[in-house]
Amino acid sequence: MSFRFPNDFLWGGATAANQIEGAHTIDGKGLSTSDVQPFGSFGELKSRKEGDFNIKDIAIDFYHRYPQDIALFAELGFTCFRLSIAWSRIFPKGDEQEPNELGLAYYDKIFNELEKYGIVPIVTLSHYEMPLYLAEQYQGWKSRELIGFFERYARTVFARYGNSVKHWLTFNEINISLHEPFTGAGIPRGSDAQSLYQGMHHQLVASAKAVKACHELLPDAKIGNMMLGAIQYPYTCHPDDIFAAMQENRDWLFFGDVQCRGYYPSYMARKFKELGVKLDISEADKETLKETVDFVSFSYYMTGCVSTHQEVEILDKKALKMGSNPYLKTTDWGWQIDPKGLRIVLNLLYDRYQKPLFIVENGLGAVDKPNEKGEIEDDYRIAYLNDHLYQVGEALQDGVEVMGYTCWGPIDLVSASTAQMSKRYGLIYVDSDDQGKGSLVRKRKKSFYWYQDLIKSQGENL
Ligand code: BGP
Repeated sequence: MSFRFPNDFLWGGATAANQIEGAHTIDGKGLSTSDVQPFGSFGELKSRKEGDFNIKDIAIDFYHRYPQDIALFAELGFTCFRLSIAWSRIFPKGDEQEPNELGLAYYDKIFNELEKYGIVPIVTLSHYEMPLYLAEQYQGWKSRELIGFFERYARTVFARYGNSVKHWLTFNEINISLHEPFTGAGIPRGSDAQSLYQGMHHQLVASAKAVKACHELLPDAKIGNMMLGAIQYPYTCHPDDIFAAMQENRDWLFFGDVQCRGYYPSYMARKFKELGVKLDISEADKETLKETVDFVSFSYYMTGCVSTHQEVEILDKKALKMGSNPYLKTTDWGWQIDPKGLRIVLNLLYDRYQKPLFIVENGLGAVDKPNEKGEIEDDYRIAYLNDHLYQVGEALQDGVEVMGYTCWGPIDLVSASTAQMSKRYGLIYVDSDDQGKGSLVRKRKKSFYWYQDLIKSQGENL
């Protein structure tokens, strides 16, 4: 493409604490909800006994190997790196008054290491986990009390890391609870719509409280929300399908609407009425929600289709249940590959919010097989990333303000939905299998060199 991305465009990769760190009980860390999901975030929950193993207990051992991994990110030319703080390292049970100093000290080391290479940290406060105690004792975000616990946690990390961290995100894929209430929100599965929406309301208030705290404590920092940007198309041009797709998209855009506009959109009133949901929203909540985010971030992997009158095959039945689109191919996990959809989502979000956008996850989960020389020639991943980033370039030329792009899992990590190592996203290979066996040695894949060149050329190589 003859187009160069803006000079201040942030290039990098994205991760989550529970998918890379391991060391799940080291240095005073409490158990988190992800520690009882050995089969992935959409799999069954399992209470832990002494001696039980979950692949995330080791993950890729980033907890100890971070200097080597960050050096590889620097070699890639990253100008930013997205990571999350494990809430249960800072507040092991979640409702304590005082934080765990060893947990705080760990992230000091990470931020110092990133600073060494001039890599900007993009930090998610809660990525698909919370202290397990909060889920067990309080039923997660179902309880209003969590707002105070989360605010304390947010203020603690803002105060501690504010000098190094200028970009924050509140909840990863806050809209995931619509599909899986336990993973993001610790809300028991099978909860009714009333508890679910009330819980999500508490999370929205907590998110706004974190935004307010960030604005107060760190006036030169920026804080954004984070949504799963899985858009639905109408399967046909029948007006019923057009409307059905609009409604489906409102299901997730509603979170962005609240976080960007500062109040519940009017279309939710009808939805709540139909579901029999009566939200407990206080005047103080309404006031808090007025504190809106500085930018909008989202993940983008796939699109789907909906129809009211035609049968549409449902893909990936376990997780996101997206309807199939005859024009698109899917990954081995049934995720529909749609680069142009990314341009559509970028335009849609920018039209709707007029706030800078940040693509904080995108990538191809695939099984990588080393060739006879032991190298990974992942041309399929290069093609995926190339085609999506090309559309980001197009969106920039459409006039959309895009702050940056972090590919998901720049280094292989444990898959969130399946807890497999064999579903890989990395530019860097990690020697570990689905049972967590392997040397954990890191190796550059072909895509490593492609991404490095791309960053160097500021997008011109697309
Ligand atoms: C997003 C999550 C990530 C990540 C990614 C890929 O929804 O925010 O944590 O894992 O999806 O999903 P998976 O690992 O299931 O392939």
